[in-house]
Formats: sequence, C-alpha cells, structure tokens
Amino acid sequence: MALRQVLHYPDSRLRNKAKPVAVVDDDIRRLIDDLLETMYDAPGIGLAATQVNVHKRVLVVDVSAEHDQPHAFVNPVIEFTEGTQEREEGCLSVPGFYETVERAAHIRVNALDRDGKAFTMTAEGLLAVCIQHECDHLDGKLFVDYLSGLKRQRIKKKLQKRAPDSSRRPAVARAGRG
Ligand code: QAP
Ligand code: CO
Repeated sequence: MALRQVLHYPDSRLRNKAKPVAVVDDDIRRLIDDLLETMYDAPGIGLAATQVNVHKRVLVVDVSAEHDQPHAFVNPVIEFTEGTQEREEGCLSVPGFYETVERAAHIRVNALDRDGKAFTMTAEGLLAVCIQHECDHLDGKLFVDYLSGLKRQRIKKKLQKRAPDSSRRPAVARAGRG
C-alpha cells in the first residue's frame, strides 16, 4: 500500500471523466488499497480515483466513527434517488473549505466490489451524501460546482494563492515546495 498525492482544485485534471473499469484485477485492488490508505491518512471519509489522477471509475468511502467500515465501489451507478438533504461538505481536493450542499436523501447504487462481484447498496444520511460526492468526482464534478459563482471564485482564488500554478503544473513538480 502507498499514499498517493491528491490533486487540488482548480487543477484541470479534476475535470476528467473517468473510464469504466473493464476487469477488476490486482492493479485495481492496489488502487483501492491506496485510496483507502490515502483517505484514512488525511483523514477523510471518501476518495475517488480521479483525485489521485487515476481516471478510472473507482471510489472508496468510510463514514464510520471507528474507521473500520471501508466500502469500495468499482463502476458505481446511482440507479435510484429519493428526497433531499442538506449537509456541510468538504473535499480533500478543496482543503480547508466547507459549504452546505443539497443532495438526495436516499440512494440505491449498483457497483462491483474488489472481487469484481456485482452488488447493490442502499444508503441514506452521510453515507448517501458521501457516495454522491465521490460519484461526482468520476464525472469531473466538484462540490464547489453547486455553490454560487461568487463563493466558488473566492475558494478558487484562495487555493491558487496557496499554490499559484496548481492548475498548470504536474503535482510532482510541486512536491516539497510547501
Ligand atoms: C466527501 O471528503 C464528503 O478540507 C469526503 O483539510 C465530506 O473526506 C462528503 C478533508 C463531507 C460529505 C461530507 C477535507 C480533510 C476531508 C479538508 C473528505 C481537509 C482535510 C474531506
Ligand atoms: Co471530494
């Protein structure tokens, strides 16, 4: 297992649309393990492959208090939603910013597990929000896209000030520059 570097908004690579996984092989299982390790290290409750610059439809979540209920989703499809809920969201790719977003209250999602086996999960509350947030990443969408243009611009400017060329230079070139 290894920690992977997380891209920060407004890095344009966060806008890539991830491709479906054809076969859940050892490479995908290694990606899942690295996503979980990177998420727990942050610490966070969800992470999508897009955020570590891997444009495959893979995400992980764990909203449990003990950080002992990891779920991996390969090729997730939210096939049913009901109701709405509002919750404050953050994102490892938008560090330090938290805003309230409206999402579906209940969802049902189909996906493959780490063994390539199809499963269906129903979720509500924070878990439902987290899965929706991570599925958005696979389509190049961020929680800041749900905010007003003014709020989004303010967040963008502050993050650009921290890392002025984050949207133009590869993440590796920034490593060690604080
Ligand atoms: C998505 O986000 C989420 O700003 C997962 O400095 C978050 O794990 C869904 C994090 C909240 C629903 C509610 C954010 C860590 C973690 C930061 C995360 C930070 C350090 C975000
Ligand atoms: Co996120």
